[in-house]
Amino acid sequence: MTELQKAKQVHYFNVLDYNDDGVLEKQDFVNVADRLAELRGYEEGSSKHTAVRQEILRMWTNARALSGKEGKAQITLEDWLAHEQKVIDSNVLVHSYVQGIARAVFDMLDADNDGVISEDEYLKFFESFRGDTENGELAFQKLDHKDQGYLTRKEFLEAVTEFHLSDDPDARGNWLFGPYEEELESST
Ligand SMILES: [Ca+2]
Ligand SMILES: [Ca+2]
Repeated sequence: MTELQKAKQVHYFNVLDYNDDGVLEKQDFVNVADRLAELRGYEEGSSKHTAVRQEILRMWTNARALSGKEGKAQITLEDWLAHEQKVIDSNVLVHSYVQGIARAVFDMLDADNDGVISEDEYLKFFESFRGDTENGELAFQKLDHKDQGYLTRKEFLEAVTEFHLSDDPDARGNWLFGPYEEELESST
């Protein structure tokens, strides 16, 4: 894994660690799901709220399965990076895992089901991970390189693949979860 790839993964881990205690646990994902439901105005206990929670918890299940921590209550940064190394090393995983998850995440982001992710849909998702609006807008600008105001499914899948695999500092997919350069500086 290169320094750039590692910086993106450290950033991603920190984004997912909702309560900032240095480990990923089920509660981090529950908190993200509840925040997303709240931002979208879904009522507590409604079917839409339950669906969002199930989708976000799938990310938790997948992360544990692939880092060999099935049944464990916590994932450390070390586990996370070992899991990502497997993804980078394996073309099979890239297709089944990255693309599989990306499709599910796309459907979750596309709240109004019109087949594209609008800036508003992206920002609500970004903010559910405690991201601030300014960084979210910057990230969306990078991802929406044709300046259309939305992301197609194809563009989103490409961005997710770049986020995981690319070692190009200019790859737009690097921005999927916002600015990541801080981790790059601190890791060198
Ligand atoms: Ca945590
Ligand atoms: Ca949409």
